[in-house]
Amino acid sequence: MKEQTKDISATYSGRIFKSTGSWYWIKTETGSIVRGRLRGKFKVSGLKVTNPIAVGDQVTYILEDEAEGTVMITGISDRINYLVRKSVHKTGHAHLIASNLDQAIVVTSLFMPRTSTGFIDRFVVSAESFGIPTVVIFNKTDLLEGEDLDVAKWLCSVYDKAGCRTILTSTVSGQGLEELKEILSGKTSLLSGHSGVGKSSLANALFPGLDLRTQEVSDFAEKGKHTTTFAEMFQIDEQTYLIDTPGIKELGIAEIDNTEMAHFFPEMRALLGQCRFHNCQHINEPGCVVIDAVNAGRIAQTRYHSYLSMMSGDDNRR
Ligand SMILES: Nc1nc2c(ncn2[C@@H]2O[C@H](COP(=O)(O)OP(=O)(O)O)[C@@H](O)[C@H]2O)c(=O)[nH]1
Ligand SMILES: [Mg+2]
Ligand SMILES: [Zn+2]
Repeated sequence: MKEQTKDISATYSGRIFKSTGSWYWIKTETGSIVRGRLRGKFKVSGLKVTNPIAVGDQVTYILEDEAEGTVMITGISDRINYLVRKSVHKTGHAHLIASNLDQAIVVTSLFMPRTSTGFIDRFVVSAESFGIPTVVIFNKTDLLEGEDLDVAKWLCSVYDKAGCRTILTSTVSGQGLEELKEILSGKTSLLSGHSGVGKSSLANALFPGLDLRTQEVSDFAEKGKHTTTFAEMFQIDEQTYLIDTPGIKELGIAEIDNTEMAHFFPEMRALLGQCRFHNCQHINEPGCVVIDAVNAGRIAQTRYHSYLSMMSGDDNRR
């Protein structure tokens, strides 16, 4: 493809694919990648963030250094949505992970490593709080048999009721891969989940050209180690984008007041307004239809447990 003639006075637009702090990688409208910096200070209204620009952002830029080929970012288009994590450096601040997402996908596995329902619930509620649809993937099904397979199927039903799309996958047997490809097609998806659950393996199995680095299971010992890594977007085709989030352990949550928490649990939301007390927080109040539903097995104990844990502001949800 012939490159556009570069006009030094013109403003161009592109999308952020990667950032490493002060530099941003921008995919231009002609499909090439340029490196850019920010001009001046950017304020994101109503949000205390440590980084002003996220992967997925649509930006405008001008040419800066002809010889170096670098550009200067001059504007950010309004975000359709975004996800954050807690800043590890600045308390009370969030770090933007990615923006303009069609869906957030959490990859989990029952073994090697085991993903807790508490972790899944926090992810799902976080995404829900930012209005982003979620897909829960239960990977490594080739390692499951008997009761464990039943557990995986039960978890699917739990998260179906929680308003998520669910899917059982294996990069070994190939289960669910076609369906997953369909789910990703034509969308911008954030791929998240603990290290070792198979995110890179899944992406590579679906899109062999990607060639993401996978890691040996023995590397799990590294899990607790603090490594600073960055989200990175990959373009699969004209309309399909995947955002890999290595090292991001947990999403942050939009400001949710305790009185609103049940709204972000769809299976509870359906019952709101039916409790005896109009301001019922579904903890121990008499005449609570949510507690009734938990006792009757219509709402999963694990989900209710996560609800209580998030209501109490419990920070050890792993
Ligand atoms: N048995 C089994 N192992 C898998 C599967 N998917 C990935 N793995 C293995 O799990 C390990 C971690 O995979 P990787 O893709 O690097 O995980 P990531 O950290 O989430 O990107 C590697 O050794 C993979 O070969 C699967 O479906 N079944
Ligand atoms: Mg990986
Ligand atoms: Zn109640």
